[in-house]
Amino acid sequence: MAFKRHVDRLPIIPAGAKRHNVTCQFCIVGCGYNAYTWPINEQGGTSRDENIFQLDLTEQQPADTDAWYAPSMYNVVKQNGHDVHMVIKPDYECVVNSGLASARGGRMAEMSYSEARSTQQQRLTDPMVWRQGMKVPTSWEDALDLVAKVTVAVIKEQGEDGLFVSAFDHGGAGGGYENTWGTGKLYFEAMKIKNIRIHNRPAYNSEVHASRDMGVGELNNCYEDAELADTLMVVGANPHETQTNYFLNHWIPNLKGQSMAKKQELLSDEEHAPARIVIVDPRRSLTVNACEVAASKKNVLHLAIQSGSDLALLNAMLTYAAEQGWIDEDFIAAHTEGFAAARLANSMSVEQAAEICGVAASDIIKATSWIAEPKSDGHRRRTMFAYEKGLIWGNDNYRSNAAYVNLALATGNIGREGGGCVRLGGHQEGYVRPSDDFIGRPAPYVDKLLIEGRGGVHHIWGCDHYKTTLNASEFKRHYNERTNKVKAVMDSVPSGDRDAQVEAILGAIRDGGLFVVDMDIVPTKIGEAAHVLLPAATSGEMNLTSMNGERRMRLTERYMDPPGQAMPDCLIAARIANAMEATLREQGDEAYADQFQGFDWQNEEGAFMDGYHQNAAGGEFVDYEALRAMGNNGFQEPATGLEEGRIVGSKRLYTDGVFSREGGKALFMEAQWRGLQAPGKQEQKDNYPFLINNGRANLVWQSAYLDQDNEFVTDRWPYPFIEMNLQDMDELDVAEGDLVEVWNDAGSTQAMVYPTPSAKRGETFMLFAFPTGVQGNVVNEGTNELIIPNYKQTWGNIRKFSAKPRSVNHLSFKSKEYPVL
Ligand SMILES: Nc1nc2c(c(=O)[nH]1)N[C@H]1C(S)=C(S)[C@@H](COP(=O)(O)OP(=O)(O)OC[C@H]3O[C@@H](n4cnc5c(=O)[nH]c(N)nc54)[C@H](O)[C@@H]3O)O[C@H]1N2
Ligand SMILES: Nc1nc2c(c(=O)[nH]1)N[C@H]1C(S)=C(S)[C@@H](COP(=O)(O)OP(=O)(O)OC[C@H]3O[C@@H](n4cnc5c(=O)[nH]c(N)nc54)[C@H](O)[C@@H]3O)O[C@H]1N2
Ligand code: SF4
Ligand SMILES: [Mo]
Repeated sequence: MAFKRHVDRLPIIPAGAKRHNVTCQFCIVGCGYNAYTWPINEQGGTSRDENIFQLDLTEQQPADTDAWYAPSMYNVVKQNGHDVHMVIKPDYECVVNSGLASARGGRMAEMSYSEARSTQQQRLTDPMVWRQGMKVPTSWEDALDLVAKVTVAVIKEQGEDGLFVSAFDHGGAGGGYENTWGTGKLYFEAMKIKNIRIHNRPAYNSEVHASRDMGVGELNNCYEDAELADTLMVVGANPHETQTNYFLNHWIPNLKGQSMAKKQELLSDEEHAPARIVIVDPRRSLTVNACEVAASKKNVLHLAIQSGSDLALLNAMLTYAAEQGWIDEDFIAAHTEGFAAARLANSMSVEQAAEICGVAASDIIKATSWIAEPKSDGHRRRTMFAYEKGLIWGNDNYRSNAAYVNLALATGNIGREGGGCVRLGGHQEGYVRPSDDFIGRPAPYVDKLLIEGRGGVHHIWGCDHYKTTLNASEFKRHYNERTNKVKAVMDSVPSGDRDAQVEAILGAIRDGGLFVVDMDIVPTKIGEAAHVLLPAATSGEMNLTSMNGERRMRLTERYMDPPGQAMPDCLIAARIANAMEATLREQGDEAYADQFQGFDWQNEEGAFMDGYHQNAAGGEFVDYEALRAMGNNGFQEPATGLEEGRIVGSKRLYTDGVFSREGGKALFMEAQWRGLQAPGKQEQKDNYPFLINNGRANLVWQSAYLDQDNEFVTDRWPYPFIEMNLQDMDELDVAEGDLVEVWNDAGSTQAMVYPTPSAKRGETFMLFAFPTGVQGNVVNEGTNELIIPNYKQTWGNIRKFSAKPRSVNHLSFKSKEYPVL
């Protein structure tokens, strides 16, 4: 019997099973999978003509055989109303993952909606509205009529600034080109909504303004560059757990020396060695451990800097590289501007940085030599510069990002093999929307406006701020108060009388209330406050296009039915537009009603053709048919043409040295160190004993919206873990598995103690966004000047409130590290 899966036998995939192209719906890496489906009353057999693998399965298969799937990769789902067997297994032919699954993607099948096997029964199947004191199922027409009437009424009274929006802007599940276009066309074309925020930050802006202002788009290389680099440098990311198969399939081989042949073939006139890696992270992550196992300790340099001190380190590395003459003068002269000024302004000695960062000066020098010192044959070293949320949600986002891009530009590493200065990424990407220029910069701090009582109606698309925003305690307190006001008046008027309902809701809004519409696939925490829930279909229940971290675009083909009445987000957006148009015409406002035309797509392909095909760079070469033909390897954006029916893409950006700025030159940026920059952070650090560092773990996807209904995950993590130093645990008198309260001036949360021998004194790491303990409760409201949240720099107190509860008793608290031999 497979652990937690309640099966002891799985069917063999028959020869005639249908095969669909699938890109994993979760992280940026975008691993290729295939979904195989076949009728419920059929099974394959062991002989060659009976199974899809065309193999004799009575024979022992090799250890890494493709002719296999795990229990988590199986389910029974509906297809065109009929039960079918379904297997979603990794694609060995996909160049991204070469057949690797991960602890998240490998569970896609069992995290699908299945009536036959009772998985994900939490999924929303019908629109729900608040009436008679609870949320009850209703029809689309009824729910949309209420949404349109209230939304129009609020706009008539407050203008379009009275409509607040939270919306995903990514690819994969809860995103993709179809759905970002649907929502974008509604809020940026039919309307001009300024009070809009993105799923992961409280404003509508870029996470990497600096890189873009410098002319360097943040996804500028390809995954092969990680195989070709002499040195990998990674700042504030934990790719073993968060970009898993990119790390395992492209970094590890280089660290192990397995990509030497490829290096010699592609870059034949240079000397090569297995890669070394520099990892900048205040804590010893599992990535550090995995790299040491693969490359041995001598080729791994972990700079365990003080939380938030990256900028000082990066400026010192630039200063030192320039002093040593390790920079690329020719590249700087030909393709950039502003180097001399930036070098001067950012000047920082190795000794100063060592002091600020709390690392040895000799290690800063060593890191600089690993990334910049020419090779012994005189060739310039190829270094790939990678970063993610430890830098992006870290101290002084704009300047730190700039300092990192400075370093990559100065060493001539953007636009060449084995280089790049790249976000590792979070979700896949899938952004195509009308211009957002009218929003301005800095964009409105939407959470703050909501807390202050502004706005009358809030549309939420696939985000759960109750688990994922900053200043979350305060946000929830105000949000509950405002939405409860509306619930109270809705309860006071007969729900059968729609006009009276709308009038009462408007009255509550004038009194500070907020009316909330939540588009999601499951009931969320913020959804508890909402008045209308609209059920979305997700990846695989609709055709969906996205691109990954090397801009590789694929089509995930619909392989199963959405639950109940759920429909793709792009079609929900179109239906909202249709309903608003109808309401406005009823009211005789023809001019405004006309703005809501053009939402007549019949399906997601219609949204794709209206959006990506017409608006994306190179979109004219891309449609579903062409993408289907490109299979799980797709093409790398932007498309530049078609050759014999195949889309031609772009492997790397900036290979011609022309950057994304007027005049084509990349800009070096001044970025001086100025301490902990976001308001309240230094005070918090001074006042509380523990750093509450936070982020992700391998097993859990995001706010656990699907994992919370998956026994395999809830069994391992009934509570979010908090990694603690052993001596700190002694002093606080807490033991493994104890539940502790974490608190500070911003709020409180709770977590389960995980003893961690490598944790530094006074430094903890907590799983973020978990349903049974929200780390964001203790993140203060401080953002940088462009409203980028600073989730990572948080300090607090810790107190025990319970010994190991029953649900924790059986858990292992062994170190998560592999021994390094
Ligand atoms: N403390 C702290 N906070 C953080 C971070 C941190 O590091 N520390 N990181 C931030 C980051 S990088 C991120 S990305 C955010 C994540 O913040 P959120 O985006 O709020 O979190 P998710 O869990 O990704 O939420 C996605 C929601 O979308 C729903 N969903 C999934 N598929 C679909 C679909 O097809 N359609 C619709 N309509 N809904 C769907 C899910 O059910 C879920 O409720 O958190 C941010 N918050
Ligand atoms: N397993 C899994 N994978 C995921 C996700 C998931 O939920 N689960 N989510 C996806 C998403 S949306 C995102 S955005 C990415 C995020 O991917 P990552 O950025 O790799 O993940 P995080 O765990 O948020 O943070 C990375 C590291 O930043 C470090 N850090 C904290 N403070 C600092 C600092 O001051 N300086 C430096 N240099 N480092 C610091 C933390 O110790 C942590 O190890 O992951 C994606 N992949
Ligand atoms: S690494 Fe990311 S894309 Fe690949 S299977 Fe895992 S979650 Fe999916
Ligand atoms: Mo993210």
